[in-house]
Amino acid sequence: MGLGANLGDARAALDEALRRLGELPGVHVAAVSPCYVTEPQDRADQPWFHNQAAALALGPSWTPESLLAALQEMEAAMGRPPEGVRERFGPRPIDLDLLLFENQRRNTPELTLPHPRMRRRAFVLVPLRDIAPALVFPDGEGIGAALAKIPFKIEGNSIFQGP
Ligand code: PH2
Ligand code: MG
Ligand code: MG
Repeated sequence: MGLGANLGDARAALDEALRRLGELPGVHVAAVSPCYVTEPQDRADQPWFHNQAAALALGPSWTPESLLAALQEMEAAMGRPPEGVRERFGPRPIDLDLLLFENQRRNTPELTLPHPRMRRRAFVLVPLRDIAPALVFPDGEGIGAALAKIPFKIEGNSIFQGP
């Protein structure tokens, strides 16, 4: 999954979200990437984000839908206004995105899997590659090949990729 924040103490919000994730029943946070400071995409007029990726080991009762619901509940508990009230692609105190769930695909109004925009976003792919360098998407493309297609620059823990 992908974590992001660009309002308030973003770094602390990511730590808090990871702590809360580990407290969900049947969820083990198996791997966590370094935290990157990333240029805002889709909308330039907002603060830079902190972004991170995490791999979850899930008990058998979890589904993509139940995990999505848990992530949305957690976003709300951490102060994120509900959909409809907030601005699309705008600043947020926490954003918890379900990127992939094994090799499953979904195309429903509530959930698209793999995440529909992840492959054009260096702020998602770079931390994901840190924790899963051998990752292959359901269509057979590897994460390295996906990253090679997009323009970005890494300097230290900063990721530049224009809006
Ligand atoms: N999230 C967005 C829009 N733009 N830019 C960066 N750098 N990081 C994000 O997490 C991000 C974004 C909408 O989800
Ligand atoms: Mg989101
Ligand atoms: Mg997002």
